[in-house]
Amino acid sequence: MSPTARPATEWLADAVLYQIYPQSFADSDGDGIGDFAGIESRLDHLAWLGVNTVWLNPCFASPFRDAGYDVSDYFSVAPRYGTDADLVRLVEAARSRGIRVLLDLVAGHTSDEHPWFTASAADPADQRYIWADPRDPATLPAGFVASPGPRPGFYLPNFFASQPALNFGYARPDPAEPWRLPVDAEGPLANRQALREVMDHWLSIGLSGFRVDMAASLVKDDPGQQETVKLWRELRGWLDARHPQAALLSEWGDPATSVPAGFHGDFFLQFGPVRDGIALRSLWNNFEGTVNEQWQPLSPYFGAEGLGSPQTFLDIWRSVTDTIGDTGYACLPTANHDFSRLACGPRTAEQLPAAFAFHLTWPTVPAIYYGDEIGMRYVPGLPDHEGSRLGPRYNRAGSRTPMQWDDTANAGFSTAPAEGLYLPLDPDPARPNVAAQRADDGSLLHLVRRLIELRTSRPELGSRAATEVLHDGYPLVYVRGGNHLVVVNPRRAAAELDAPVDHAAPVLARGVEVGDGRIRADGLGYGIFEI
Ligand code: TEU
Repeated sequence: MSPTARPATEWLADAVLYQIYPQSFADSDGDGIGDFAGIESRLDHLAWLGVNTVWLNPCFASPFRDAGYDVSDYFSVAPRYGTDADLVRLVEAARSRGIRVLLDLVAGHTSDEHPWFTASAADPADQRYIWADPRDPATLPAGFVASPGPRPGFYLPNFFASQPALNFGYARPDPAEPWRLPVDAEGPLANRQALREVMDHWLSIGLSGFRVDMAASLVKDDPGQQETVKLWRELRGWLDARHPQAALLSEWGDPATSVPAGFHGDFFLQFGPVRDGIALRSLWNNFEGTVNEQWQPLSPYFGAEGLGSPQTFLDIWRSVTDTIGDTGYACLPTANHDFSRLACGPRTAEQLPAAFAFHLTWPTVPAIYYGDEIGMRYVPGLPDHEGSRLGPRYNRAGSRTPMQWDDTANAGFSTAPAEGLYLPLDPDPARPNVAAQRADDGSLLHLVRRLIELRTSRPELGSRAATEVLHDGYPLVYVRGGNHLVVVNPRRAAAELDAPVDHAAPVLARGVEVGDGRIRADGLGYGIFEI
C-alpha cells in the first residue's frame, strides 16, 4: 500500500456513489451500446456533478443472457465495452479527477459458457459447481437443471438456468445427498481461491473495489448465513493485508449481517432478509415500474398523496446503525438496474428535489443511479432484453434505458440508428436531458450538484456525523452534526409544526421557512438550515 492510500473504511465516509450501467451510459463507437471510452468522455461532467465513486455493472466477457451477470471470463472485459487497456485508461482518467471506480464481482455463479462450467459438465469428478445424479431424479430438491454436457445428472443454478452456482459447499453436509459437500471440500476451496485471484487482478491494475453480486448466496442451506459470513470474513482478512484501500460493498440487503461479515458497506435493497426489503421500499416503491407480485402494497413515504411514513425506514436504519456502529456503512440507492427509478408512475419530476434533499443529507452512503439526477423516468412497457423480465410486472428494462445527454438524435447517447440502440430511449418528447439542465440553474441536476457539494464539504452532513430525528411524519425533520437542521416534506399538502430552534439560517431551501417558533413547509418543499 502506498503510504497516502486511505483504507476503504475511511474514504467511504466521504463517498457519493454513482452507478453506471455501462451498456446505457455513453456510446463512443456508434454500435448502439455504451462503452468505456463513452464513459471516459463524460468524466468531466461527473466531476462537475461531484460524485467521487463510480460503480460499473459487470463488464466482463459474457454471452449476456443476464446483461453481463453471466460471466464467461472474469479476467477480460466484454469486447462491446472496449479492451482491458480501455478500462485501465478509464480508471486512470477517473482517478485524475478524484473519482474511484468499482467493478461488479459476480461471486456466486458464472455463465454456463464459462470454461470452468463446460469442463465441469464434462468431468464427473469436478466439484467447482453443484452436481447431483441421484438414481431417482424426482427425489432432487427443486431448482436443479439437466446437465448440458457429457456428465450425467443435474446442476444447481443461482439465478437463471444459464447461471450455474459456483460450489462454495453446504453449511449442513449430508452423506445421503452427496452433492452437499462441506465448505472445505476441494471444489469449494478452489472457488474461494478463484475469488481472490479475480479481485487481486483488478485491484492490482487500479480498481478501487467491488460491489459483490448476491453476496449472501454463496454457501447453500446456510441458516443465518453463518458459513457465508465466515467465508467473507476470511476474504476480508486477506483483502486488509493485501489491498487495504479496496472497498467491498455487498448486494445483501442487510448491513447488520453483511458488515460484521467483512463488507465495508451494504445496500438497502428492494429485497433482503429484513422484512423482504421493506426499509427501502417504504421510502420509494409506489408499485409502478418493476413490481414483484409477492410484495405487499404500501404507500411510500416519498409519495405526493402523503399516505406513507418514514418510521419503517427509520426503525430498521436505527437498528442497523446500532449494530454496525462505525465499522461499516449502509448505502442508500436512489434506484438500481433491478428496480424502479425515482421518477416512476405517479412520482413526477417536481417531487424529486425533496427526495434528493433527504438522500444526500442522510448519513447512509448515497448511491445515485445514472440519470436519476436529471429525473429520467422508468420507461414502462419495454420488451424483454438480455434477461430484463423476471415476472409479469417485474421488467427491469424500464430502468436501463439510454442516458439522456442532450436534445440531438438519440439524446446524444449514440450515433447508431434509433432501432439499433441497446434499449429504446424514453419516447416522451419532454424527456429531461443533461445539457438543458446544466444550462438551467434551477434544474434538478444543479440541485443535486449543490447537495453533493454541501455533503462533501461539510462533515456535519456526511456519513459519520450524528443524526437526531425531531419529527418523523410530514415533514421529516432532523438535525445533522448538531448544527444543521433538515426539513423535507415529500407530500403535496403543506405542513407546519413548532420549531425546535429560535433561529435557523437557510443554506439551501425551497418552500420551507423556519421562524417565529414555527417550521412552515410547502408541499414538496425541502430545506437545509444552519442552527
Ligand atoms: O440481483 C439479485 C436479485 O436476486 C434481485 O435483485 C433480483 O433482480 C430480483 O429482486 C428478484 O426478485 C443481482 C443483480 O443485481 C441482478 O441484476 C442479476 O440479475 C442477479 O443478481 C443475478 O446475477
